Amino acid sequence: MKLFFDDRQAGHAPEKEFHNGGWVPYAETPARLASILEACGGAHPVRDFGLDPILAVHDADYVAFLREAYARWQAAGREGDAIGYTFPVRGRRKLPLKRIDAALGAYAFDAATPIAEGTWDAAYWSAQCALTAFDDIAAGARHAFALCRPPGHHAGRDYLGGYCYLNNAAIVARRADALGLGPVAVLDVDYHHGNGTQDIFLHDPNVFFASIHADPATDYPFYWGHADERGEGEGAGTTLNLPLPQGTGWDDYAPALQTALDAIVRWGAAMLVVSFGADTFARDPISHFRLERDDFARLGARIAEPGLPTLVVMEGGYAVAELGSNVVAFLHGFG
Ligand code: Q9C
Ligand code: ZN
Repeated sequence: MKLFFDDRQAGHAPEKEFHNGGWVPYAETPARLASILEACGGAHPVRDFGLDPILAVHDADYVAFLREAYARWQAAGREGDAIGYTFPVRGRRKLPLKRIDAALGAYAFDAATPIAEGTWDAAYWSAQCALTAFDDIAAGARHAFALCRPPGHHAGRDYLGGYCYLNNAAIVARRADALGLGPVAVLDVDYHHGNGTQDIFLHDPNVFFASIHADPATDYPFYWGHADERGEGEGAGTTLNLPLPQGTGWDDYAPALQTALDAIVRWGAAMLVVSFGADTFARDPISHFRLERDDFARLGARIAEPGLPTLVVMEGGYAVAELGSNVVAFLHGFG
């Protein structure tokens, strides 16, 4: 499977995140890329598809905020990475607020996702990486792997969070649908629920979203991913959430995966976008499932079974030393 990646994705390196009441080193590091690239060998270059495919998913005011946030933070005299501290729980009206601090809260749902100097460029090229991989499939390839970083599945149309700024999987799913390659299904197998992707397609009957993740009763992002979230309005029935308890290993993971794949096939998907997180690994430092390296090969093989054109987009995975071999196992299993 061809792997796509651009060096500019490495220029995003926040120092720390707020976690369980204190500052801890940022888990989503550029070293993750090095681990995967080393294990996979080389990468194919990324091309620039511009802002339009991004603006087909994200609001223009949110994109403008992302581009300008770090400069506004510096202009306000701040040091280090930009991060919010006030969040609009009572509603998310677009208010004419002037402070960068207000914008950082209004466009975020957590304090784990700072904006550093290189964040916009890295997020932009991460999205272009997904778009380039998609273009390979649009040109006839059966599958492609976008080594996206920063990841995307927690980002909504106008919010960041969970180390995510632009929703790479949603951007390619929307483009595939617009170019007539659909019906498109997104299968999210990151440890955490893909709340941003779910929100983006919640009302959309043309994109099916299925996610297998840690039960939000115990795990981030808490407020999304519960089994009773099934899509709304015209999109009723096109969202499928399969939360699993902490400690889940392959034996209990596999039936949920089969449920998701059966639903995707039954719905009539013609193309698959996989949000692939390797943070389901047994020794992931921030997660609590028990998949081993060989299970990632099984995961890849199962996902390949329906035979759909498949674009794999990288999401999480924080056991840096083992990340590359886990990704390779998944890709080899896929075939
Ligand atoms: N105190 C991805 O895997 N940190 N994002 C949770 C809360 C955020 C993970 C800690 C985890 C986000 C793409
Ligand atoms: Zn994750």
